[in-house]
Amino acid sequence: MSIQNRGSLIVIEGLDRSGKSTQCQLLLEDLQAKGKRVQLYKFPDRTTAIGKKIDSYLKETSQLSDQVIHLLFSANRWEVIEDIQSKIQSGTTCILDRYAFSGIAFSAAKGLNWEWCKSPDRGLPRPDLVIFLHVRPEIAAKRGQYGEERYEKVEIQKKVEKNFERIEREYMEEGMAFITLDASTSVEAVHSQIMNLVDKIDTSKALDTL
Ligand code: DGP
Repeated sequence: MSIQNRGSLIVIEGLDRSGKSTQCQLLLEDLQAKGKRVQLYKFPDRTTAIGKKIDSYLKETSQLSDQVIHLLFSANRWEVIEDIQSKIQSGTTCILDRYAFSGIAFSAAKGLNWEWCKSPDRGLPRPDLVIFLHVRPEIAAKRGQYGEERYEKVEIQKKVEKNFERIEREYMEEGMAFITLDASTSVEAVHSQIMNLVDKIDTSKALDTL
């Protein structure tokens, strides 16, 4: 299949309870309604053996060192990536609910070295578009179910927020379309901004790597 026919790779990132999953679902449905082939992937994928370990770490029923959990999150992306790459090559648009950027933002918030955090994900496909849904941590904390998992604490989320600002700067300098949207507005307003950005994706070039 020619490169022109590949699908696009879209990543939605955000702090916990920023409305990511809702926006991923709306994007999926909107693109499907337009007749596109599209598939949604959620990271971490808690259904695999590695994902189950991550799930129990997040629910605080198991403890792992910061380094080990970082590598497991990355391995959880690597174990699904072949499937994603083949979908893209066959013309399916892939929407990822979180990706390697969460890995850097959350692990660096615990004090791990920035470049070390980036390294296990190097070589993964570079998205066509990354959208970071920004909600102030204090606002996100008031949303339903907040506080159930390990990282859902305002002090941690504030560090993660700062790290995403740095991630945006660094990747934009590399030419990546990394766009922050204010996600404290209505669900519909955020969705329509996302659709505008998705419509501008140019799939005429092959995907690069991180
Ligand atoms: P979610 O299922 O989207 O609520 O994400 C689960 C939690 O795990 C959330 O607090 C963010 C965090 N997280 C996601 N990806 C990574 C990662 O690669 N590394 C680390 N350390 N944390 C991550």
